[in-house]
Parts: sequence; structure tokens; C-alpha cells
Amino acid sequence: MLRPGRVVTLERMKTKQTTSCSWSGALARAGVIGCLALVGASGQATAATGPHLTHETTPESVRPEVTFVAGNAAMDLPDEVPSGYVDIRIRAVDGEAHLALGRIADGTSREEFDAANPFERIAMLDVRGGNGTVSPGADVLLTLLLEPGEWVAVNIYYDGGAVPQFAFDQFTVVESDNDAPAPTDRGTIVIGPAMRIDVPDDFDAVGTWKFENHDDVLNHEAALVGLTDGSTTEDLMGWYADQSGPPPIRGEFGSMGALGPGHEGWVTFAEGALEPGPYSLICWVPGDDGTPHLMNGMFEDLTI
Ligand SMILES: [Cu+2]
Repeated sequence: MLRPGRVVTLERMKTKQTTSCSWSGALARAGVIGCLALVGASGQATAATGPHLTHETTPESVRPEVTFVAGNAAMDLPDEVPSGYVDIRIRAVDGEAHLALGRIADGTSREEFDAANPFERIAMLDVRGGNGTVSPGADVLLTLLLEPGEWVAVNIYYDGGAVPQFAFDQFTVVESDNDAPAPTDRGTIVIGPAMRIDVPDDFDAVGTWKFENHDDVLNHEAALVGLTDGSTTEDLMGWYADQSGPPPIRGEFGSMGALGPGHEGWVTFAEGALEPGPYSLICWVPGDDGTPHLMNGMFEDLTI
């Protein structure tokens, strides 16, 4: 079922990576994500019974749900997706899933986009949402407002290595009569402006939460990371600085991935999917110097 994504790997990326370990590459390199993050997989999988259980909508206004499958060097997307508010289940197989979805920004042609290298391409996208990394077997349920037209999906993966790889695919959002409403959410996590994540005090990673990027120019995310018992994100930052020994994390559990400036999206967390313990909402998006926004303080510790 999986088809290879269009994988582009550049030597330039490899040399860049030695000094700019971005988008949780350091954690992937440590090799602890894939085995430990499975804790959340079975619980999240139970959410696959559909969005109908978690959204209070009338039958005629239930949001369509589509599934995007992602793994190492592979993506399986529907060719066509209806417009309007749509639930997008991003499921990880054969590797972690970490997707960013968006549209080629105004002023850039498809030809210019196709001719660019992966870093340039990502910069050419108006990123409308994505998922925080999840391990094989786990999934993330996003809700986005999709406008008709051509969309791009970016698969960010490591395939067991330390170098981020990028594969690109596309899908068409077709005009539809879908008039389903946005989800009813329990609260809003505001990311940006700059290196801020504002999380409501009652955020418990259960049910539906809205994410808004209030930055004017930067992509941000609020990925959910499980920390080892007794650890805080400050410990993770300390580890990142010298990267000796294992990082103080026990897995990555989805939440909102890349979200462009001014955009919004929703994540529905399955009840009971997460074990109690310390977690952090973290922005792994790299800054101009290649280090993740995390290292500039873009995180919020929480306990579940
Ligand atoms: Cu950020």
C-alpha cells in the first residue's frame, strides 16, 4: 500500500546537519524514540473508531475523515480530499510519522517549487498544519480547514540515522458541500509570537484542543514529548547542548506539528492514551542557526 515518496537527499544537508540537528533529529539519533513511544500506541489506536465519538455534531454535519499514512521514505495519501473542516488521521507505519501540510505560497510557481532543494521548498510553503512525531502504530487526529486547490505534504523522517530526510507528495482538495463545523474544543494553545507557548492550566492532552500560531512570520509547533521520570525540559535542553548519553525522554506522542503564521488547527487526543508522568509541549522547528526553537525557550512543561 505504501508508495515511495519523492525522496531528495542532498550532500549539503548532511554537512549542514552536523551543526544543526533539527526537528528532533538528535532524539532520533539517540535511538530511544521508536521503542519507548509505543506506550501510547495502543491507546491512540483505540481512537480509530472515528471522529463521531469525540465530536458533538449532527449526522448531516459530521466532518469527513481521511487517513494519511507515513513512515520512513513512504507516504500514502488520498489523491483527493474534500474541502471544508476535515479530520485528518496521520498514522505511523514502518517508522515514525511526522508530516507537514501546506500550500505553495503566493508568488511561487509550481515549477520554482519543484526545482528547489528541500529546505527551500519548505520555506516556499504556507504551512497549514502537521503532526508532532508519533511512533509506528500510533496516530494523530488533526482537524484543519482545507481550501480547494493543490496541497503539498512533507514527510520528515530519519530512517534510523541522524540526518533528516524530506519526501514530498501532493494531494488535491476538491470543492465539496461539506459544511461540517470546526470541532468543539476544550481550550486554545497559543504558539508564538516569537518563542512562546501559552498552554491553559487545565490542558491534560485529552479531548480536542485548538492550536493557534500568533507569530507574524515563523512556523511553530507544539509537539508532545514524554520526559523521563523526574526530568524537566531544562534537562532536555542540557542534554541537547552536549548530547552525551541518552536524552531524558521516553517518547514522542504527537500533538500539533508545524503550523504557519496566522493559522490554526485542532488536535483530538484519545482519552487514556497517555501514561501519567512528566511531559512537555516543544517547538522543534529550527531557527536560522539550525537549532530548534526549544533551545530558545519554546516549550511548556506539564504533568499528566
Ligand atoms: Cu517555534
